[in-house]
Amino acid sequence: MPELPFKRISIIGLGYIGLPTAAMFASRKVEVVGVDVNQKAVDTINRGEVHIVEPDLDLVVRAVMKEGYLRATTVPEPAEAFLIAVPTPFKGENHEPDLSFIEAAVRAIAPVLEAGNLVILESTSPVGATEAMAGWLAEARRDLSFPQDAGEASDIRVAHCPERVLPGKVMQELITNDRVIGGMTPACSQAAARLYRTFVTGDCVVASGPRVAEMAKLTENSFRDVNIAFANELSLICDALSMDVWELIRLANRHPRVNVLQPGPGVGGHCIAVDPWFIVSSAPEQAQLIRKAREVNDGKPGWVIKKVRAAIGAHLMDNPGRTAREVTLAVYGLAFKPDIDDLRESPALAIARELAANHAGPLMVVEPNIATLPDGLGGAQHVGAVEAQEIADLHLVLVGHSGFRDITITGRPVIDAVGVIAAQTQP
Ligand code: SAJ
Repeated sequence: MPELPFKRISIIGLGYIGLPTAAMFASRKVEVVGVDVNQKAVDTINRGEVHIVEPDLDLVVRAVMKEGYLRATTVPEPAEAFLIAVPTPFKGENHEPDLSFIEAAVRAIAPVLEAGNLVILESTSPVGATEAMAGWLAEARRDLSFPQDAGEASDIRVAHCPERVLPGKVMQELITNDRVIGGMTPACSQAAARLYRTFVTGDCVVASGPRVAEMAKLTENSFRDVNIAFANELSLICDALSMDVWELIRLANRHPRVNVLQPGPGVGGHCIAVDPWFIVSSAPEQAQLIRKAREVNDGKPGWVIKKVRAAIGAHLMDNPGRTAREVTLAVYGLAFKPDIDDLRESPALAIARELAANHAGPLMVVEPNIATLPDGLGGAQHVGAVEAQEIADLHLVLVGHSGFRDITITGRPVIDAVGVIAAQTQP
């Protein structure tokens, strides 16, 4: 007998993943109820607007709101499937995962659960989180059966299907990326795969269970973190050996099986700088390289700041009689990566704040992707690249925004953490 299509689904958490996912289901003419604790975000969405920046998201949200397929609320309602897309940060010095948002979301939907429902955890989570989630649900609804006790015959189906989309390309990657589906039983996986096939054209790959699906997502981001750490370590080595790291990487990448990533001022965003710690906290003895990679990447902003201090010192030596108060610094880029306006966990922003706090002279900030400077930058001036190029004594390039490719600075020191200036001299 063919399974009936999902008529109404609910997405819990309307942030960078939840809202695009809700919009995507709604665009396939499925009724979607989005739930968020943030009343302001709920109101914004209900007006057909968006509270986050992601290419094309506003267009889709406006269209599905107009057609009546999406609505947002702060109070969960019954649905056939629930997708949990809430943050999973870490807490404390040991970077222990904080599952409190997942627990709160689960406790909020528990009262409206009905037999036959599917609950999917999409949030990037440490190994064991999906089972913990199923445990909280079972605790709250003793009248229903769950896969950990009832197996294939459970009333409620539970799966982990980690989100894997790249900020900036979310609307495209949601459709085309393969999905890893980690159901607690084969029936749970089948139900989840059926749900995602509503809009996913990539493969829905069924894992042997939720734990390996959780680990797969953590592995993807740790793989990238370790590879970026390799590039960042090379940048330190090249500096010590007075060598151009960009030329070095370009040459090494001519090997058919080598693809070194790009060094930068550190790793930002709240995925790659967080997720590897979930592996470290699960297996601290074994996860040596993964921990070291985090430390190398986290150490990079401090190293860039030291370089700036040394450059200011050298500039003062070359210009006797001048003081640091008279040295104008220009910082190019605040976002956590190129061509976005997202400042979350941005190493560039952290560096700019440190300079704003401790450099005695004027600070100019060039960030074409934002309208106003964020807090914590003291009296820094938000200027265009041309003005900064003309006026500043020392130039610090922190983000490879495409507009920065035209920067030309002659006769004044440049610290280029992302290879923008090097790119101009490439053969
Ligand atoms: N970075 C470098 N050098 C590089 C590449 C990146 O320094 O060669 C830096 C970036 O500047 C940025 C940070 O790393 O500060 C992370 O940027 P990113 O583009 O690598 O990744 P995110 O955080 O935007 O998205 C990642 C993606 N994961 C992978 O590519 C394995 C995305 O697919 C995930 O869905 C997302 O994390 C997530 O939500 O987990």
